[in-house]
Amino acid sequence: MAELKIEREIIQLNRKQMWLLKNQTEETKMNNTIQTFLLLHPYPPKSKGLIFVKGGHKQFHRGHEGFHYGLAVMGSIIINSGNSVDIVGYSDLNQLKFDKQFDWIFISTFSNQYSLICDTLLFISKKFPDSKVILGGVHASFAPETFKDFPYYILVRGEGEIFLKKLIDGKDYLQLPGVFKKEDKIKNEFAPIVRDLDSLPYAFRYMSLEQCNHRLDIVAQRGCIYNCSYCINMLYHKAYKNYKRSRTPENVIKEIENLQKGYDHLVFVDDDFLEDKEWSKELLEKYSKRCNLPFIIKVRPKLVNKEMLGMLKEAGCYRVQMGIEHGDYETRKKILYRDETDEEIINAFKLVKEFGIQTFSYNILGLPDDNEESILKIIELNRQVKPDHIYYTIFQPYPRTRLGEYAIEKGVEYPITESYFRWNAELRYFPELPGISKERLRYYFDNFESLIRQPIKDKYSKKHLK
Ligand code: B12
Ligand code: SF4
Repeated sequence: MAELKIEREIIQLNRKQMWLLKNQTEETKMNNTIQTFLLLHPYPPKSKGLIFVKGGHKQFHRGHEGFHYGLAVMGSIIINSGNSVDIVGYSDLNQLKFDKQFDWIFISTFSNQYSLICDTLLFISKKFPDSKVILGGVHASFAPETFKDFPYYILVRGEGEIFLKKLIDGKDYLQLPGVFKKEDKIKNEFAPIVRDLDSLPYAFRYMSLEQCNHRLDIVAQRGCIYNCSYCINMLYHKAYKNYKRSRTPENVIKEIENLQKGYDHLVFVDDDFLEDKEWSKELLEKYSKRCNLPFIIKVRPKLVNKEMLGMLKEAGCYRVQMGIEHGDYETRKKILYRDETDEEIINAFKLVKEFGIQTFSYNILGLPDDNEESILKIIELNRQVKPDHIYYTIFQPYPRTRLGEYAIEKGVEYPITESYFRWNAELRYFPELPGISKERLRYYFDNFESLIRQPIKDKYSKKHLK
């Protein structure tokens, strides 16, 4: 009974928020007052993990919020329009303590944060009953139906900047492209993407140097031309034509030049830094002359070559992060839609090392068809390339991706859970796969790095195959 009462109360509050949303246009026009925005990005709680760093395991904390570039650009748009904004990353609702109310609350969504986002919506209904709430980001864009228990909220599918500008201008929000609202059966087309990325303001640096560990995150390009079956880019390609876009190298360098003081390293979080060779060359030439932060890039192994590595080294690149993802070529090609051969991967890691740059491998364990043998192949390929850093996660299928659908076809259950991000944490979900039990998968996950690093004579000892 008590629960039912609370639910009714929440529904009333949600209705109030919708009423406010519907009347926002007229209200703003009439009052012409400053609007206050709260942009939220939930992230999973911090957890202790282990990473192998040159010759030994090192304790570290995972789950730092990361700088949210998308919200930060929207933050700049809000500030430039004369309105006010707070951007907050949180993993616990108790962190959302404010002594003021907001006109607008935007929540950015990743799939792994689904449960925290649902809790947030209930929390906001009570704490910020007068705010108008909008959900956006990757999960809201591609799996809006998962918010069916919150029919009063609106979602925005696609990029946020053009939608936001129109909202600030006082346009009728329900008519805007991007809007998805179950209760009113509104399913507008995806919000348009910004074609000229240089036309956007630089991201609002809302985190202190300490909060971001003196790490400067830069998004120089958006999207990726490839179509790996587990990645969000394949969905963006379906939603938009020519989704991949780049800022001009000059625009990127100017941003870094003005910001670099106080940071100790930089990460180009772009999906594939070397994909457009001419663009990368121009950027690296300018970076060498005008920027001084050591930096990290991510790239497909097949795009690595001597010419680019020479330029990267010269510009200050100290780590190249590359996806191995799986140890079996046929699985990479047919299941992951990645066509690099073992040889190409091995050569890429070798070449990067020859230039005195650290290597880093990305790996996925627990694909629907995985078994002991296939997992040992991932370990074997990593043993051959000896990455300086190893990153590995249990596969989690994202809604609508090809591999997500394949997992459903195979009848393998992988719930969306915030525990996804918790390395070695009890809450991490291990699926029961047809080819390998939960316990064995957990064993390989827990021992992944040491199996890669152990001396060759112990390889595949009975202990590991038990
Ligand atoms: C940089 C990055 C990170 C950084 C920073 C994350 C952050 N806070 O943004 C770090 C390293 C911390 C990170 C961590 C993880 N990441 Co990550 N990351 C990325 C990456 C490469 C780029 C993100 C980016 O800056 N894009 C450019 C900006 C402009 O776009 P945007 O952030 O999406 O925001 C725009 C729109 O989405 C929209 N929008 C966003 N929020 C809102 C809200 C409202 C209300 C509106 C209207 C619009 C809107 O408008 C923005 C401006 O256009 C993406 C890949 C990608 N192509 O996006 C993966 C990606 C987002 N990451 C992903 C994953 C899986 C993770 C991890 C779970 C990985 C792991 N296993 O450890 C963790 C989870 C972290 C967490 N907080 O929960 C997945 C998410 C898939 C999904 N369905 O959720 C992606 C899509 C990559 C993939 N595999 O497909 N990541
Ligand atoms: S190369 Fe990387 S970013 Fe590009 S589609 Fe594949 S996994 Fe996604």
